[in-house]
Amino acid sequence: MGKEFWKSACPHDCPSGCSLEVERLSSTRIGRVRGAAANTYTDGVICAKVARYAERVHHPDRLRQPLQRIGEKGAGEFRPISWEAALDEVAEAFLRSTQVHGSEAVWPYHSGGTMGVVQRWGIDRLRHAFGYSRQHSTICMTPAEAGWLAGVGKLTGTDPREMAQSDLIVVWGGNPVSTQVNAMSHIAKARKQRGAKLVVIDVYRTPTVEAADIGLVLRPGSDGALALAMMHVLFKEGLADRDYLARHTDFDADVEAHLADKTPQWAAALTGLSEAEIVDFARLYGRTQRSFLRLGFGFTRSRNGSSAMHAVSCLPAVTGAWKYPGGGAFFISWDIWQLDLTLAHGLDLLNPATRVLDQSRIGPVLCGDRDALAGGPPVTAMLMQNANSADVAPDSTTVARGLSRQDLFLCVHEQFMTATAKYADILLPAAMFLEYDDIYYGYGHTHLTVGPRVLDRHEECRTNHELICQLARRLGANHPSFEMSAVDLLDATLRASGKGTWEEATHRGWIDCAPSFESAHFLNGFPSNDGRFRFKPDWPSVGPYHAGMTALPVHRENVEQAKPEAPFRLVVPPARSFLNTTFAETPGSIAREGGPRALIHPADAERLGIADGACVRLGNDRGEVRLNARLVDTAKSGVVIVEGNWPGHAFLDGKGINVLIGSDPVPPKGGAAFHDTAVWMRLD
Ligand SMILES: Nc1nc2c(c(=O)[nH]1)N[C@H]1C(S)=C(S)[C@@H](COP(=O)(O)OP(=O)(O)OC[C@H]3O[C@@H](n4cnc5c(=O)[nH]c(N)nc54)[C@H](O)[C@@H]3O)O[C@H]1N2
Ligand SMILES: Nc1nc2c(c(=O)[nH]1)N[C@H]1C(S)=C(S)[C@@H](COP(=O)(O)OP(=O)(O)OC[C@H]3O[C@@H](n4cnc5c(=O)[nH]c(N)nc54)[C@H](O)[C@@H]3O)O[C@H]1N2
Ligand code: SF4
Ligand SMILES: [Mo]
Repeated sequence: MGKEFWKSACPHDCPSGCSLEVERLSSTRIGRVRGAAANTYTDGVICAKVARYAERVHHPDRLRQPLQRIGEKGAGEFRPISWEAALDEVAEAFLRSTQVHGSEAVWPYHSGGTMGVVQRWGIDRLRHAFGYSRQHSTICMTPAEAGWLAGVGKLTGTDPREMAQSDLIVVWGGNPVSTQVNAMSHIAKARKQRGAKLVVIDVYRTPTVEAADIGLVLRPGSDGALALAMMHVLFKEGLADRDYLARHTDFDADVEAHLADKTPQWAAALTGLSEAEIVDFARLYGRTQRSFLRLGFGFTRSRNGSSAMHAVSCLPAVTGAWKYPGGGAFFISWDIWQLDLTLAHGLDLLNPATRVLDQSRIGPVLCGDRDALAGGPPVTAMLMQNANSADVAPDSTTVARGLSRQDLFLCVHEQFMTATAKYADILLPAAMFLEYDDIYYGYGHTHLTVGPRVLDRHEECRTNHELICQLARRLGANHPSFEMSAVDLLDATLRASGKGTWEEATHRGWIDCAPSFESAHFLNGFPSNDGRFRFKPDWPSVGPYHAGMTALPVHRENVEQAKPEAPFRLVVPPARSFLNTTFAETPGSIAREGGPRALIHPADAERLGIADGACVRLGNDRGEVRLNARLVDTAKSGVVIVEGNWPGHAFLDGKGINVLIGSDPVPPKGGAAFHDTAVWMRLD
């Protein structure tokens, strides 16, 4: 490595979790950013948007000083204020809320702006030290996680590097070309070296579908039906591994009988695939020992998403693919780290009786919905770090109403003037990852990645950790973690976890936490109560919203069905050049994405008299948005795709796409059904 490249790690909420090398031009300036070649997962590959990070870290619009609101909430009018005065304001507001309504009226809120062990979750120390409301972080992985836990039992699986040894890779409901590019380089190895086949299952022709040998484009929310029909074929054609089923799963005659009528014909009607497509895919899967399921989040962002994940996760248990190198399945590796987070996350301060609020339901919470408030007091003070809820949370009209409340004190710690930042009473400038130290969870692989500071802090920016410590001290906290630097905390965490020291970690750049082959393939048993994969999940033990869920692999019809007054199904997947709303401010990303577009099937457009480029309205009971149409035969007729979490102001009447999305929790554990929405559409 050239002298001028410094080791770092990408902090963003992306399963690739890349180890980086950053060209440091001076203590305040970077040049190129590239992937670390020596990290066996990153393998020298990163996405274009982070390769251009100089655009973001040196962006002229970065927040540079603390601000106090002078205009209406949401208007974005502020005046400068000193850090000392700003911290006093926040501390006073937290004390006032606590006096009037009790400590649960304060809600420290975080999301995935940075995924750092200290810089993201350090806010939990503040929360636990003062008994503030807790947060169930559901916005991203909960529906998928619940479905995976229901069968497998723990968030771990086949090492994704093993994809290079597979003969068949199935990317199910994910778009790695756009959302986790490294997965594609491991897939490419298997294709090149072994002639492996790639099957991709999505609801439109993403770049990943385009790259596949077989692309299956189905109706949104119908993946459970496809998985069940595949199992039907596997049993009917003798492609199930009965010995494996008996030894490692709870499979029995009830499950087999349940599958008897889940025929390809039945699934074809639900998925929109042909019977031949379903049968051919089932045979290919059943006849390949080294078959690897790479499961994405996308197909689980529906009201039946946890059930769908469970049904799909049954497939390698039917064929016994888990037994073979390059075989099995992988969603994420969230449960492999074995870090002792007592000090870094203040777990010794946690009072389990404190109420828990659902991150995805920030709208209903702030608007006083009794269920959402879990029977407790209203939320009257918030600190938000790493989050842009005004644009990313579901049901954004309700979110905006909540954030506008005159009796809510809101402190936002941000890097840019986001939609959420505009609602702040106090807006504090946040440092970027290149300006702080942390360790990150590479949850799409097996490494903890290490990101030591590369640059001095921009202007008056402070790190999340500094803000939390300074605020906690003002409020009178007494916990050693508030006196420690981020490096001290990381060093103590690594030592307590038996993973060496911070210095050793920075020297290497990552810590590989991969479980053994036997453990990753569950050869000595699944991490469930009885050591078996569960075809018959105990849904009540997975989450509270289990009403109507059956202890079998099923396809549920509980999606937002198209209906005469809302005949189209809307899917809102990520854009390649953004990361949620991050990078929506960088010129390179904006230029590549153009603007928000409704991708409409030509047959639907013709019926509605919509021409390419025309302005259309999409709407439902929750609201309306206006944007330009692009006519393209990419999804099934009746399905509209709007890529990218664009800020509201990029739309023609200032309202972003999440106005249309419901905030009801996905069964059984919660989360938002981003890709499960019925809408009407008309020419504007
Ligand atoms: N460039 C970029 N990268 C990102 C992000 C980003 O915004 N931009 N976001 C990051 C984050 S936070 C996450 S969680 C991950 C998400 O990464 P992914 O695992 O890729 O998940 P999603 O982005 O939700 O959706 C992926 C695909 O699922 C498809 N899909 C939607 N509904 C269905 C369905 O019912 N069935 C099937 N089979 N497919 C369906 C969508 O069309 C989309 O192509 O990506 C991360 N990486
Ligand atoms: N329409 C639609 N909506 C979606 C999704 C979708 O697919 N479609 N996906 C959903 C998913 S999977 C997710 S995970 C959520 C993501 O939602 P969020 O986690 O809120 O993600 P971002 O929109 O990227 O906002 C993160 C913010 O954190 C800030 N930030 C970054 N680093 C730091 C830091 O070190 N300190 C501080 N204080 N701030 C920092 C960034 O500037 C950015 O504004 O969005 C969800 N919303
Ligand atoms: S956003 Fe994802 S692909 Fe891009 S550098 Fe970060 S971890 Fe890697
Ligand atoms: Mo996410």
